[in-house]
Amino acid sequence: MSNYHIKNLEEYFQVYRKSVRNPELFWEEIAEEHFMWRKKWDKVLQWDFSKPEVKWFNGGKLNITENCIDRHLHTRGDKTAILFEPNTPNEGAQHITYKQLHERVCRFANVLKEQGVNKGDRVCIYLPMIPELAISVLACARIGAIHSVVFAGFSAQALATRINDSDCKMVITSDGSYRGAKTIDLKGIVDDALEHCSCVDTVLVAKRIQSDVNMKEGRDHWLQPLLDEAYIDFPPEVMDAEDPLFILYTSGSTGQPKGMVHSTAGYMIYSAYTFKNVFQYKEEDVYWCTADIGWITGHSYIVYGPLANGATTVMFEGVPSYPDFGRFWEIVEKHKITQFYTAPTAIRALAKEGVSHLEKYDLSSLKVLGTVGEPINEEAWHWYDDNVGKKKAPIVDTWWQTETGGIMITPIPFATPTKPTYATLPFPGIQPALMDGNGNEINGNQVDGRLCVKFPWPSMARTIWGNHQRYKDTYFSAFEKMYFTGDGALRDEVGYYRITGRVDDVIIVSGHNLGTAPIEDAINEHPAVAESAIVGFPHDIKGNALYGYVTLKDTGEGRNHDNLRKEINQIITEQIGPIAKLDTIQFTNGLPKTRSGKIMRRILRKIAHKDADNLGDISTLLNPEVVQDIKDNAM
Ligand code: 7RM
Repeated sequence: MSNYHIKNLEEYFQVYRKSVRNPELFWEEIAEEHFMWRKKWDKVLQWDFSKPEVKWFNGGKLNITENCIDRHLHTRGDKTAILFEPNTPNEGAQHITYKQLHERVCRFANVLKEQGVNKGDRVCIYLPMIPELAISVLACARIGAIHSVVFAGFSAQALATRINDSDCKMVITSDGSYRGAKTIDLKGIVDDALEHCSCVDTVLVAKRIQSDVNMKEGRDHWLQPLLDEAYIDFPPEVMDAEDPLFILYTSGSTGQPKGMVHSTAGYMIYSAYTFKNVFQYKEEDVYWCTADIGWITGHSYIVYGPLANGATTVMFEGVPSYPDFGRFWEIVEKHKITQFYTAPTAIRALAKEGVSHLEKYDLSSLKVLGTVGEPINEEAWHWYDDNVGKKKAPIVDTWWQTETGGIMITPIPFATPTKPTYATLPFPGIQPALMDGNGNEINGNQVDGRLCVKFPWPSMARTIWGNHQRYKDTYFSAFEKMYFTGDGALRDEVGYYRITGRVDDVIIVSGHNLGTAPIEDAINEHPAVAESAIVGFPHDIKGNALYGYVTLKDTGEGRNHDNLRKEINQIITEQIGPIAKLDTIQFTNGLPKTRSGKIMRRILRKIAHKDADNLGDISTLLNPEVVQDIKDNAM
């Protein structure tokens, strides 16, 4: 029996048991049989969660692009690797074959080298969903540079913070981007960001919208002429298994974004193995994940996982609503999509528009549907199942994180019976645990607790860039010898997991994880603001929306509240991006605080949820009197 391809429930249980009984043997077989190595590893696994330190396949040598591209050239050279679907339908799709991808990545790798980028250097990629994005990611990996992709919806300030944090020497961007009927001046955003970054000496600019942009002499170069001149081959840099492959930033509950560092071999193996099984990918399939490569879902399940399996992966530049809400389904029909992977927020937005958009298209090619990013509510799950999958395409509700690198809890389609709102069972190699408030593991079924992982898996992040202590504090300190996910979960009577949501101060808005602290920091920069606190409240489409409680300084008291609201959202837009704007801003006389001075978010959350009648005991507060006032003026 092959452990690599799980086809039914019995096989799943067998493979799962083996992966827990002897993890090293289990992963070693997969690594050996399904990947290309330049040198075999010395040791499969070395780990110590108390440091924390985790090394997989240490001593092994490889290049991930050789696994994702070169090794397919003989058997799949003319197969489409990347199928690019542009923002505007009549621009027409582009099919990039494995051979063409090889050439384009090699040319790009040569350009990077000529521009002085070397193994281990950090390169920031700030691009829309155009082929250059995937190609530049792969070109970095080919030369051993560490890519840091920043989602091209982030503001100049957010971009600058990320560039500086990992000391990037190059930025790859484009003149601009299309987003539905709008264009965005990406190069202008990069120019603003670079006012605050001294580490960057080169900017490569792809042409996408043919806009007029400023090119700074000596720093900025148009990409295409450099590519045209570059040689079409580039021997892959031989990397150590544990060399960092990329950094990807994720928001934390406090302060700076965290630059999660992913390694080469473990990440490759886990993203490839999960891709194969979670989507039951077959050679002729056309797989589409609607995420942006700026998020981990795009890294693992648009680029690396699919390409490592020789798959055809769709890259969509546009949005679900342009030219109309039928766009996704038009693409499914046109390219005969077999696996479709999206987020609950998109499903809810589409469901709201009704089924008429779906009925125009033939969706019969779909075999597997996926969801990721936040808990999916029952209504959205059924809408997806009934109208998109027509009850014939199983839904894989995949729970995982930027930090985990790959899917952790998920059904295996056609093997695991699905259950609405449940991510179901751990993937082979993953050992989840539910923990109680006293730090003890909760055994048995029909229980709920904080979700942890007991044993290392190959694609776990190895550290936070430049701050190993923070990595330890955030993930390995809440529970002894456990990785703590920050999520709560319950386990039902058969052992299925349902993820209930974050237990920390991260709020997921339209599938984007937003830390409350950086938003509060932004609000507090307004000269009239004394203090603020943000909580999430349920929203039909976005899942959660943001509710801000803001107290003003004396100087702000006389100001027009609507103007203040606009100014506050303006600051948030500048510092973080429009995604973090507040839906509701309530001005208050104070914020409820504990005696140690901590804001009692639990109370604020209840008020925002319109559930202010049972706030529990508030007598221990430092300032119980403000609660009544906040309740009376709730919006
Ligand atoms: C892949 C990704 C991670 C957080 C995670 C959860 C939430 C993700 C699900 C989910 C319920 C799911 N990475 N989350 N998937 N919650 N069911 N299937 O989203 O780093 O951006 O977010 O997202 O809270 O901790 S992420």
